[in-house]
Formats: sequence, C-alpha cells, structure tokens
Amino acid sequence: MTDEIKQIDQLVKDAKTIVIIQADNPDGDSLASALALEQILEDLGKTTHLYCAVDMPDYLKHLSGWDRVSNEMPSNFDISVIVDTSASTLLEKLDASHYKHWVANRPVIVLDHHTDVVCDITYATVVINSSEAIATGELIYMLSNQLNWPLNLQAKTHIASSILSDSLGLSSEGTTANTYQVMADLIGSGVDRPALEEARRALNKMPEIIYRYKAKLIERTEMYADGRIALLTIPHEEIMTYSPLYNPAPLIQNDMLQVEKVSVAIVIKNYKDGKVTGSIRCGHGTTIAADLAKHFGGGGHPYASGFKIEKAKSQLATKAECIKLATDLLENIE
Ligand SMILES: [Mn+2]
Repeated sequence: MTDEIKQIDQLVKDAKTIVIIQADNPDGDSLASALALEQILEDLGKTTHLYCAVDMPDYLKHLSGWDRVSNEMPSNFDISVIVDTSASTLLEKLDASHYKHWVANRPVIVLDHHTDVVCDITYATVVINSSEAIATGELIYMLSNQLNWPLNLQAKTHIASSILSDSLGLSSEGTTANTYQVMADLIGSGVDRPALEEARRALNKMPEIIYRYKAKLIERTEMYADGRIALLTIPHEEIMTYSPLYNPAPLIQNDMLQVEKVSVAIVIKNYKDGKVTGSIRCGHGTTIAADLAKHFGGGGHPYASGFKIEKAKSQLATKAECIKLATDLLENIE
C-alpha cells in the first residue's frame, strides 16, 4: 500500500462529514464516481455532501442521485474529496467563491486519472493521479479493494457507469485488459449493464427540433487541412436556443469523425460577451486533443479535450489560430 493510500485511509477514518467536489465541467465519470464515493462513505458511517459549482447537465440525469449534487456547501465538514480533476483552472468557480477557504483550511484528497496534468491545486493534501485507471471510478474501485471499503450494488453500478463513460463504452484507446476485468467483476456481482445502457439511451433521445438542427450543423461543417479537420462554429443565438435542449458538440462530433479522412473534430462556441469554448475529439491514432486544448489554457486526454477563453480578443482569430495549430500538430504526428 502506498503512502498516499495510507494517508487517505487515515483521513477518511478520522472524518465524520465529507464533501465530495466535482470540477466546473462535470461529466459521466465525475458524477458517477462522486455518487459511488457517496455510497461508500455513507456505508462507512460518514455524512456526505455532493458539491459542484455548476448545474448537472441534462444528459447526465440518467445517473440516479444526480439531484443530490448541490452548488452549496455545508459550513461544517472535516475533509473534502475532489474527483476527476487535478487542474485548478477547472475549479475556478469554487476558487472564486467563499467556499474556497472552507475547503482549503481542511484536508483535501484529490482522486484523478488525468496524468498529462500535474496537480496544481495548491490546497491539496494528498493526490492520487492514476495512470492505470481509465476513469476516476476505476481508481475508487482500486482504493475500495485495498482499503476494504464496502461496495454496495449502487456503488458498483456507479463505478461501472463511470468506466463506461470515460472509455466510451469500453472502446477508447486507454481501455485495458484490467478495465474489462473490473467490468467483469462488477457485472459478475450484480451490475445490470444493459439497464445502464438503456437508461443512457433513453435520456440521450433528442427532440425533433434538435434532429432538424443537426442537419444545419452538418451543412455548415467546414473542412480544413485537406479534409482532416472538421470544424463547426456555434454562434451565441444558437447556444441560447438549442444548448438547453441538447449540447451541440456531442450531437455532431462523432458524425464528424465518421467522415473519411477526418481525424480531428472541433466544435467552437462563440458567446456574445467574447467567451469562446472549444470541444476537441480525435479519431484513432490522432493523439493531439490535449496539446491543442492546452495551447488555449484548457486540457484533457489525447483523444478528447476542451478549452475555455473567458474573453477572446477576436473570436475569428481564435478560430484561425485553432485551425493553424491543429494543422501543425497533425503534421508533427505524421
Ligand atoms: Mn474522468
């Protein structure tokens, strides 16, 4: 057992009330691993609170318990656990709030698997950033085995959801034999995988208006670098109209990558106040997503990443810079 694991064991043993924190970009792994941890810690007799500065997006609402996540924090707690991020830029909303001092003045455990990022959360007490885990949920499973933490069926189900989410249904590059082994153990001990799939699909159904909007997005997709980069810009008005119903990036990005020759799919959202966000997905063998996002102050994985610029000097220039850099990065890996 490593020193970090021993330290986590002790911190949890000594704590009565624990806050579980997700970053400003909640996803299937961060939510499911937070919910798994909630089950484990409650079974250990702890009182838990789930915190995220931003609302849970609709597409995650198939994960039962999502509605227990709050953007408020209790004033009395003993320790906190940050799941699925090591990057302080993804905790900006927490850092800007009065909660930051509450968190920073108590022990903080960071559980992550984004090994391209060195933890820069200055108030972290103990950090595990695992290169072996495909999802934070897998790391929690590993910790549970080592520390004899109880895993009830709901916790196991959430761990399975977190792994399926970050491995894109066990299909992504980082999926290892061990990932399958963990999934096999979970299913063998009662997790109903078809039910998880069905719940996710039911929630991912789109309203007709979104189906028709998708046609417009396909029509508007721009190709660069000899057809290797597909790029789409979503203007403010469309973000306002369609984003509450369905996030445009996941609506279109997989289809972009299904076009022959395309190996990078970029969706840029331009907000009225000058904010720009970018979502980047890469096809098999094209590992430039994290590098591209990092240039704009973001981060992520080799195949999936994102960035956010609070106030771009010029949204058009940001787009041009993104295309230029993506083209350069593509040439570098060739
Ligand atoms: Mn993750």
